[in-house]
Amino acid sequence: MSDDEIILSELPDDELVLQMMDDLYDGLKDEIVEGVNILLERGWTPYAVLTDALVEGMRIVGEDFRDGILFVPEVLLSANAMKAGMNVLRPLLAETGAPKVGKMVIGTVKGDIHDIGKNLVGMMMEGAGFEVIDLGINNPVENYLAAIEEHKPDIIGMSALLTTTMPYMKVVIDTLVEKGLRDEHIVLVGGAPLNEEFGKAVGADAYCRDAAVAVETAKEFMKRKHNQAARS
Ligand code: B1M
Repeated sequence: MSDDEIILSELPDDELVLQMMDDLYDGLKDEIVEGVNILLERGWTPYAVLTDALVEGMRIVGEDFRDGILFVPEVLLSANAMKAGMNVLRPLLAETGAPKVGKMVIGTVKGDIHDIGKNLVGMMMEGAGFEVIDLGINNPVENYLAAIEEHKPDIIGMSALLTTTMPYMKVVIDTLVEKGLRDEHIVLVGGAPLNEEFGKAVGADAYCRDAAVAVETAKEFMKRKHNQAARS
């Protein structure tokens, strides 16, 4: 060990979080897992570790990617480090044993391979008591249709991170309309380039800014659905 090697467990919380952001930037998977475990041992909630250390770190990576300071191979390493940290948090965020409040099918749309945000939404939804069927990335409309047929979800979630792939959400929703399936499902959309207006324009029930909003929105729509069912 060299003299200047950083011992993560010896850093106070604020310095550790900053160091984790550096480590995420550098794609250091093992260090991210270690940092996540240290914060958890110190009593941080899984949600705080996720948002304050990992998501915030990824935001910085995103800025430097945009500005041409980081390139795809480096960002992939960061993404892998982020996923390793999320894997530690996933079982802690997932709820245990209580009855499921609803079922969601979620996937990243055709042409798009970004999955960190979608995975985060899936984890948070599981944590809030939803059953989540994750279709993964690059999903053509046929995958959503097959999943609807197989799993009969309450909610269909779509994620897109590219301005070139977000219009595909309309293809999926239009197909649901054509097949008479749209009204039976709550459709929620999300991803960094989207906004509320876009959500309305493509015919979604709601645009969700982040994973926490996705959970709140899903719960709200499920409540409405149950109230409607009780009235009819
Ligand atoms: Co990509 N990439 N990328 N990339 N990438 C962006 C999106 C970009 C904004 C970077 C930039 O220029 N600043 C830019 C898009 C520009 C645009 O379209 N306007 C971009 C580009 C250009 C590209 C490529 C084209 C680069 C290239 O090849 N030249 C290429 C495209 C590949 C493809 O998809 N076909 C590409 C590739 C990649 C990597 C593979 C290297 C990697 C992805 C790895 C992976 O996901 N496994 C990558 C990454 C990591 C990023 C950035 C840096 C980070 C995305 C991320 O994970 N954010 C991103 C920059 C950025 O967004 N600032 C960028 C963290 C995540 C927690 O946030 O995904 O926004 P986010 O999810 C949030 C909310 O949006 C919301 O909740 C989440 C949690 O709070 N949400 C939902 C998301 N989905 C939801 C679904 C819901 C509800 C809420 O359903 C109900």
